[in-house]
Amino acid sequence: MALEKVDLTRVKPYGDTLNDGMMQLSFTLPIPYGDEADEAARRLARKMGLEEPSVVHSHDLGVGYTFFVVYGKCQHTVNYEEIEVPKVDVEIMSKYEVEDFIKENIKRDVVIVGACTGTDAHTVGIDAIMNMKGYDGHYGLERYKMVEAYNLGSQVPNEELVAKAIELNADAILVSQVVTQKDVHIPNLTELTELLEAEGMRDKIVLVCGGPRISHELAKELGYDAGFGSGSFANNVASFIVKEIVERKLV
Ligand code: B12
Repeated sequence: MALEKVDLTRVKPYGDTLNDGMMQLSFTLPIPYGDEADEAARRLARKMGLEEPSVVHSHDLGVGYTFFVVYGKCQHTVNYEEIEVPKVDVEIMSKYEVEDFIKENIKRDVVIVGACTGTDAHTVGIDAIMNMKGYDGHYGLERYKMVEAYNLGSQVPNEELVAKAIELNADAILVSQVVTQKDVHIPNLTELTELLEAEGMRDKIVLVCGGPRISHELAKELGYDAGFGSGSFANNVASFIVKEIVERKLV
């Protein structure tokens, strides 16, 4: 049986048959669990453009809050062909290729300082990139030959990170920001670039941020050289750093 051709200019969700629009979403409302709550969730889903919404699951969260899973038919489409997402423009090398690249082109150890900064206590993301054992089968930067990696941990004040980068004469700074509630990451990331500018270091360092809600586009807007989101690995960021060092003649 030939597959029906997808119109990429009018893409919509798929459940049982192509373009049936079926989708599922989950949310919480600040109302007590019960039939009225389910009806409120259905009405809200209709307002969001879902036809024939059904509450397939609702759960009493206590203290007057209810969690819902709603299934319904989405009426909207999206033009996939016009989408362009800014991405870090670098050919990704393996750990071993990065090591060879450093040996041949930089000819000295590359110093990288990383931290999860501000009030953010999530260490797992920066550890995934920096720690020896790495993440999902990709060794972290501490394991790379000719890379000196310093992971300062979490809740590191920007001033402390800059002071460490100066002390170690770092080539690159890595910042992790996982909490983005109330856009708390924006002033925190901005403060770091301002401190680096004030120290006259911004042009001499490769500045990278990352986290599940960090895009390359946002990173560039905030004055960073690159931003890495979910599913990043040490060799992605290492490839970027070493090539940037050579391109910007920071060797
Ligand atoms: C574990 C966890 C915690 C642990 C953290 C323990 C620790 N030592 O890290 C604890 C329990 C302490 C915690 C606390 C809180 N948490 Co929490 N936490 C999580 C959880 C479940 C997993 C995060 C994680 O470890 N992911 C795995 C790593 C590997 O993924 P990652 O961080 O995305 O990292 C990858 C990429 O993003 C990227 N990356 C990340 N950083 C960097 C940096 C660079 C330089 C590069 C290149 C790449 C990079 O590479 C990594 C590997 O691919 C998430 C929910 C979730 N499922 O994501 C919530 C979550 C992040 N937490 C959340 C919240 C709200 C909190 C609290 C505020 C809760 C509270 N009210 O107290 C506190 C905040 C404490 C604080 N001061 O920061 C929210 C954040 C919402 C938001 N939009 O900001 C989440 C999303 C849960 C939710 N859905 O509400 N949390």
